[in-house]
This record gives sequence, structure tokens and C-alpha cells, in this order.
Amino acid sequence: MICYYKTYVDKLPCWGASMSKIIAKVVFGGDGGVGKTTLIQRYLTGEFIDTTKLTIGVGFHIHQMSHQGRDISLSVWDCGGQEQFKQMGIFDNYFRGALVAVLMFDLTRALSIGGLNTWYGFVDKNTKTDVILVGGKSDLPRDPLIADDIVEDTIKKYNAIRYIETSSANGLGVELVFNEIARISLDKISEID
Ligand SMILES: Nc1nc2c(ncn2[C@@H]2O[C@H](COP(=O)(O)OP(=O)(O)OP(=O)(O)O)[C@@H](O)[C@H]2O)c(=O)[nH]1
Ligand SMILES: [Mg+2]
Repeated sequence: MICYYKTYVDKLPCWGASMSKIIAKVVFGGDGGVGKTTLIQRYLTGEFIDTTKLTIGVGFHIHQMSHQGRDISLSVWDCGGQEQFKQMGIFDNYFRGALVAVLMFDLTRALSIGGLNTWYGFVDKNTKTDVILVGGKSDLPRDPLIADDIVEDTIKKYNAIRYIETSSANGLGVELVFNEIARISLDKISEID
């Protein structure tokens, strides 16, 4: 059972003194334009970049953070949500071994909830990746089709352990997403130490 969790974590032998040696993998999925890249950038830089270009293929960041006194490094994979990238058949590989998958939809666009089906299909069920569901762009008027019961059903359908509404424009929920990623990752890593 212990080895089972080892597949989630890369241990780097020598990354520099200030870098946590444990790197937890987190993957962001969701349809094109829901706000994945902008959310990651808002967290990493503190700025709302409203000129984000669509992500071609997959973006990647390494981020060192602390959560409740423990250090962790995250490898953050940001999947380009445009249809042509989904159809390339590469995303299964990117989701494999992730501790956390962030599945994101756009609160202004009900169709983006429907799109989550494909993204959930990429989640690695063998390694029991935890899903965080994120509803983005909460600063904008919400699509009236996204009623509370639709959100509740979506949480259940994708076994999300947390649902967070975010705005990269005003910062709401942005820190919380990454704190939750760190908390979940550290809990899992504790099981292999
Ligand atoms: N008002 C508002 N606009 C946002 C927010 N998040 C993203 N946007 C805008 O939505 C557009 C798309 O954002 P991206 O972050 O590029 O979306 P994405 O999910 O990375 O898209 P792909 O890379 O194509 O998968 C950009 O013009 C952003 O400025 C938000 O929280 N509030
Ligand atoms: Mg993007």
C-alpha cells in the first residue's frame, strides 16, 4: 500500500538547498478560456493578466510553497483546453501520477460544466488523484443556468473533495485553491514518509 502512493511523487536528489526535495504533481484541466492560466498566474505573480493567450499544448511551472510550516514543491501542469489539444490524445499522460487534478469551469458559461466530462476522463483513476472543482470568474455575472443544484450534482459526479469559486480579477479563492492543493498533497505524502 505504501508503494502505491510513491507513484504520485518525484523525489529529486539534488535541487538546491532551498528547494523542497518532494515535488507533488498537480494538473489543471478545463475547457478553453475558463481561466486556468490566468488563475495560476494570479497566484504566482499576484497580478490579474487580462491579456492571457490561449495555452498551446501544456504549460508548466515549478512552485515552492509552505503550508502549515511544511515545505512542498508543486509541479503545475496547465493543459490547453482548446478542442484540438484535447483530441491530440496526450492529456492522459499528463494526468498520470497527479496527486491533485483541478477541474475548472467558467461560472459565466454553463457549457463549460458539460466540458468537464472529457477532463474527468483524463483523471488517473488507478492512482486515485483527488479532484478539486473550481468555478472561475466569480466577479462576472453568473450564467443563470448554473444553479446551485447543478453545481452540487457536478461535485458529486466528479467526486470532488472540494469546490472553490475563484476570481482572478479580484483574487477571491485564488490562495485557497493552492492551499488546498498543498494540504491534500502533504497529507498524501505523509502516508509514504
Ligand atoms: N473577469 C475575469 N476574467 C477572467 C478571469 N479569469 C480569466 N479571465 C479571462 O478569461 C480569458 C481566458 O483566460 P485563460 O486563463 O487564458 O483561460 P484558459 O483556461 O487558460 O484557456 P486555454 O489556455 O485556452 O485552455 C482571458 O481573457 C482572461 O483575462 C476572472 O477570474 N475574471
Ligand atoms: Mg491557458
